[in-house]
Parts: sequence; structure tokens; C-alpha cells
Amino acid sequence: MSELVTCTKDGDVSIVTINNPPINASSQAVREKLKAALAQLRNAADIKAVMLCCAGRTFMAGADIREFDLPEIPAPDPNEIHALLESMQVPVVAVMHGTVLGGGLELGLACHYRVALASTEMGLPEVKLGILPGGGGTQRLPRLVGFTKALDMIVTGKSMSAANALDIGLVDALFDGDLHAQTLEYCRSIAGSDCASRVLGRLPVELSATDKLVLEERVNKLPSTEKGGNAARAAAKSTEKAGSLPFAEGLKYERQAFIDCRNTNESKALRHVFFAEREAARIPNLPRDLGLRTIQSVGIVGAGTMGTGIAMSFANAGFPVVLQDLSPQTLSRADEIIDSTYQGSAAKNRITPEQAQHRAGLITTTEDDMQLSSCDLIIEAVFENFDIKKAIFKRLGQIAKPGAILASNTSSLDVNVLAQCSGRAADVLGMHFFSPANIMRLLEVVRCDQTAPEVLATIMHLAKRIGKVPVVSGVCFGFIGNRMLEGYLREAEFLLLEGATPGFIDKALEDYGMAMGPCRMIDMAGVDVASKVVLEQKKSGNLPDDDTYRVVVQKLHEQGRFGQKTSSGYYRYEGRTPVEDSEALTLFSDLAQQHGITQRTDISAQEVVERCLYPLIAEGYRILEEGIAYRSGDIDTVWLHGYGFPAYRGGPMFYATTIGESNVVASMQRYAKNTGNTSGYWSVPASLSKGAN
Ligand code: 3H9
Repeated sequence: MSELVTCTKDGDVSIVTINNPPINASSQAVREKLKAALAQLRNAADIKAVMLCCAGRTFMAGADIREFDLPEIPAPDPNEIHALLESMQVPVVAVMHGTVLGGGLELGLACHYRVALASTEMGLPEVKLGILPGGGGTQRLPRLVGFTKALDMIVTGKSMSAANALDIGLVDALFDGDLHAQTLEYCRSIAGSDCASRVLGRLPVELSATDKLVLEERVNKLPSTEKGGNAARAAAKSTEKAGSLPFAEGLKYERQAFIDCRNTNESKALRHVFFAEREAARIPNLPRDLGLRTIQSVGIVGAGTMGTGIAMSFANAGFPVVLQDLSPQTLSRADEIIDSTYQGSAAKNRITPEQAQHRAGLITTTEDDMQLSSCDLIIEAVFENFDIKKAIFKRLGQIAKPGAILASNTSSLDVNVLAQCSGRAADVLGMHFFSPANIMRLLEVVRCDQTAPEVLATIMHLAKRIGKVPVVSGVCFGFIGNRMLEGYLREAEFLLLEGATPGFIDKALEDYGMAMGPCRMIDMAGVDVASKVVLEQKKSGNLPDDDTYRVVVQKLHEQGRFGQKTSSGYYRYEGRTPVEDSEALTLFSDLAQQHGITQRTDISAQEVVERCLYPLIAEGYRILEEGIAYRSGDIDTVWLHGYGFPAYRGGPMFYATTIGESNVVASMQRYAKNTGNTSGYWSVPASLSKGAN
């Protein structure tokens, strides 16, 4: 293993290089070596400047997040390193490239000068981990770039380009090309300069009346402490302290606030999410030397909303796509959607007009399925009709070139059966995109009984190339996400029958943090679509054959209340705004009466949240027991990226551990008793009971 920190010399410039791949995180070992290197350089009489660089793809991209689980940050403390840098007798230049984030930018702020490659991105993303910059970021940045600009970076956690950083004075010079050689020259130009005047902690910072107003407005717009806003609020407060406390006191304040944030559930959840997302992309027990199949072109069968969205996902990443459909009308509608989507993105300056044209040009629409035969990957995305899908897989098995991967975008059908129909089951898997497929990042990659390991690995790798967050699921009804959703929707509907209104249920769950409550969600996705799934799945025996099971959605469907598209569903709609509808409420109470369900007025928000979430969580435990998901973090990733579960709660499985599995079990047992349900809806999975003991 190469040295974590090396020290070399070029004439009278000393070059300190950190080498801790992949992102040069500031770990205890890195800090220890850096401290030793700086201590040596303090006494070197023959140097005129120090370059502080990082090897590999990036300058330091932050503190090692894993250290935050330890009771203390192991010594030496980052602030000790920063103080050493500031007290050097010769100018120290931070030489930045890649992604200079968090503790990495704080390291740079402790240097006397900062130079960067033009392609560098920099920022203080700590709030995204539920913490705040704890290595002086909230105290030094306002002194360098002014209070308002610093506040913006610290509270949003957003990165900025090197060009913007130069504009606001965060970096002193930008270089293109040979960063090392140009910095050496730069070092010689500043050799002998007064570095004490460049120590940021010594600069004054005062908050003007405007700064104070900006601060107030900013804080007022933040989510509450309980709803994921704790870190951003603490970060704003700490940045404010730069204006009111002496530097050393400010550092102390910041550190305590950092520790307080680090210990919150918000931060624990967000750190869990960070690692879970990365872990989800890993397939356990793959042979090390497994080769991937080459994917350079993609075919899609079915040019409806899903197929078109999937086509754009690939075109966005530069893949040529053949989008095939038997209906010329569907194809011309797809062409229109593709053009208008890209033109819309160009109009909003998200992409250039040239990019829009290029991306649209990558998608060829055709009625001729033989054009799919040369594609490396073919994704079937027709509507959920098993017979049609079976026929398509039979045909794809015949026309696809050898080695091509065949995927189905089904959300509910058995992909193992489709694999058999193709006659080449090893090449087949599921790719369950979420709608709108060109926007939503989640991709459930469904591994079938006979999917070849390299096929699964190829698609996981490909998913990352098109910017998706892939999660592997085994084959089962609804895969990970929709299978868990079922219990959630079941209870939402029972609550409607028991007398809760759609508005009350949605508000309770949105207050909990869900992006959208269940009633609004189905109204948006389409009551007709949801009802058909229930009907089909009841027929196939995947859902309970119980008269009351999801009877509400079926009744709404029967009444032509399809949701937003017919301006009535669980709600009635004024434009896009849902309004509580007395007709719908009467429909629910009539249904309750028919099924002998007594309505009550004592349903609390807490009951709504527990009754909807606990069946969902319990299903997650079953999914793990059955090996459908590899890890509980995978399940959390599905819920965060596919269903609007609040990241600051870490996902349903993580949430269960924060509130205590024994509490989940006790509540489930209570609801089993109170609701008097004997259909096993409240049965507790063995692993959840075990976790509770
Ligand atoms: C901080 O700095 C606090 C300080 O203010 C104060 C302290 C007192 N730690 O994302 P990738 C791993 S808070 C540990 O796939 P990319 C990651 O898990 C921190 N590990 O690469 C993965 O491991 P594996 C502020 C980390 O090229 C591997 O590195 N900084 C860390 O797509 C590659 O990561 C941040 O929040 C870390 N800090 O993206 C930046 N970062 O291979 C967080 C990454 O085993 N990091 N790993 O799965 C990122 O945003 C992205 O990793 C980055 C690279 C953009 C840098």
C-alpha cells in the first residue's frame, strides 16, 4: 500500500500529497500523517512555499463519515491540523481538483491560498448528512466570501463550480491543463508573501442589516427541526456566530453544534442512507473475475408513457435507442413527447439546444421489430397484460442477437415465466422503472431463477451509467416496493371505511414526512390503474380474497372516479388541487355500512401513521426473510427513491430500529386486537419478533 501522506520537493517548494483512495477522506491515519509532515516542514529552512495536494481523482472530499459513529473524533482533530497549516511560516497553497467537499474544503480554507483546476466542484454538503461543517467551515467561509454567500453554501449544502468559486473569492486562481506545474509557478510568485494576513480566522466579519434579514428569511423557509431541518437550522446558527463570537469561540460553538447534530436520528438516518445507496449496487458472492456484457445500444418494445420515458433515460446518457411499437399513433405521440420534453429542458436551460437535438436524434421510433435484433439490450415496456408479454418474450428470444440481454419492465407479473417464454432464460431479468422513468432514479433490477450472474452485474453497472439508483429484488408479487405498498394502502382504505377522511389520512402521513399521502398518490397515478391491479392480483391469489380488501379503490373505479384525470377520485379536484368531497365521503360510509364496519371519530394522526406504516415495515421483514432483498438498506433505498419516504427517517427498515422493533410489534398486536381482523393482516414476521426481544 502506498504511503497515506508523502512529502517531496521541487526546488524550494515542498509538495505534501495525501493519498487515501478513493476520495482521500480525512481519516484518523491521514490526519496523523499530515500532522507529522507539517511538523517536519515547520522546521525546514530551505522551503519558500508548500503545495498541499491529493493523489487520484479528487482533492479530499470530506471527513471519513464512518468516524462519526465513534464516540469521539479520533485525534488528531481536524482543527488541530488546520491550526498547524495556518501557523506555517511560508505560504501553503491548497491544490484542488475533483470534488472538494466538506472537510476537504475546510482543509483548503485553512491554507493561505487556494488554486483549482477549472473542472473542480466545491461545497460544504454536511447538512445532507444531518450535520454541519465541524472543521471551521462555518467560521472561516463567511470571513472569506461574506456572510450571505457562505450561508447559502452551508445551509443548502450545494456544490459550486470552480468558476463561481473564483467569482466569489473562494479560490485565488484557476488553471487548465497541468495543475501541478502551474501551481509550482504560482507558488514561486507568492513566495515570501505575508501569509499571516491570509489566515482567515484573523479576518473580521460583521453581519449587516441585510445579512440579518437574509438569515431570518432563510431560516423561516427551512423545514422544522423534527422534519429534517435540524442540521440546516444548526448550520445557519453556527454561521451567524461567525459574526458575533471571536474566532476561537466560534470554533468551539461550531464543534459542539456538530456533535449535537451528529447524535440526532436525522443524521444517523442520513448517514445510513448514504452508505445504503452505495451498498445497494453490490451483488454479493459474485466471482471476482466476472466479465460484463457490452451494452452500446438499447431497444424498447412499447412506446407508451413508460417506454418513452425509458428511451429518454438512455438517450440522456448517450445511448442510441430503438423505440418500437406496432401502433403508428403511439409512435407519433412518443415522438411528440420526446421532442417537447427535450425542448422544455432546453427552454429551462437544463440542457443546451444542441444537446436537446442530439438526445432526441438518438431515439429512432419504428413499427418494425426486426430493428431490435441488433440491440445489446431490449426492454419490454408494454402494458400489464401477461399474454401479450409472453408472446413478446417468445418473439424476442427468436430475433434478439446472441448475447443480448432481455428485460421486462413489468411491475407485477412473474418474470420467471417471461424468461421461460424467451427460450434463453439466462439472458432475462426484470428492469422495473418508476414513472416518470426519465426522472425517477429508482430501478428495481429483478433477478430471475436463471438469470446469469454477468447479466445481473451488467445491468447494475448500466443502471449507474444512466444515473439510476439500482436495487436488486427477487421475483415475487410487486417486488420490493409495490409488495410493501400493499399493506400501506390496505390500511389507508380501512381507515377511510372507519371514518377518517382522505385529507386527514394524507395530512397525517405527509406530516410524518411522506412526499404525498396515499389518497393523493392513487388519484395521481390513476384509480383505474390501481383498481385493475387489485382485481388482477386477487384473481391470481396474490391478494386476500376478502370482500372488504381494497373495496374502496374498486368502488371509486366503478363510479368512474379515476382520480386527477377525471377531476374526482378520493377527492374532487379544482384544477390540480384536491378538495375533500362529500360524495366520496358518503361512498365510504355507505361501503362501511354494507360491510358492517362501524365508523368512529377518535382516529388520531398517530393511529393513521402506525396503521399504514407498520404493515409496510412488517412486509419488509418478510422480504428479507425470503431473500427477496439482499439487505434491509436495499429496502430503504427503494422507499426513498421510489415512494417519497423521508430520507431524514432513513427508510422504513431503519425507522423501525429507531423507534424500536419491540414498539412496532406491540402496536401491531394492539391493532390486531382493536381492528378485530382475523385475516392475518397483523401477523408479525418471525424476524421482527426476534428483533423485538
Ligand atoms: C465532513 O466532512 C465533516 C466535516 O465538516 C467535519 C468533521 C469534524 N467518508 O460516492 P462514491 C466512499 S462530512 C467515507 O461511490 P463517486 C463511498 O462509500 C463529509 N467514505 O464515488 C464509496 O465506498 P465504496 C462531507 C466515503 O465518485 C467510495 O467512497 N463530504 C466518503 O460517485 C466512493 O464513493 C461528503 O459528504 C466519506 N466522506 O462520488 C462527500 N465519501 O466504494 C460524500 C465517499 O466502499 N461523498 N466514500 O462503496 C460524495 O459525495 C461522493 O462520494 C463523491 C464521489 C462525490 C465524493
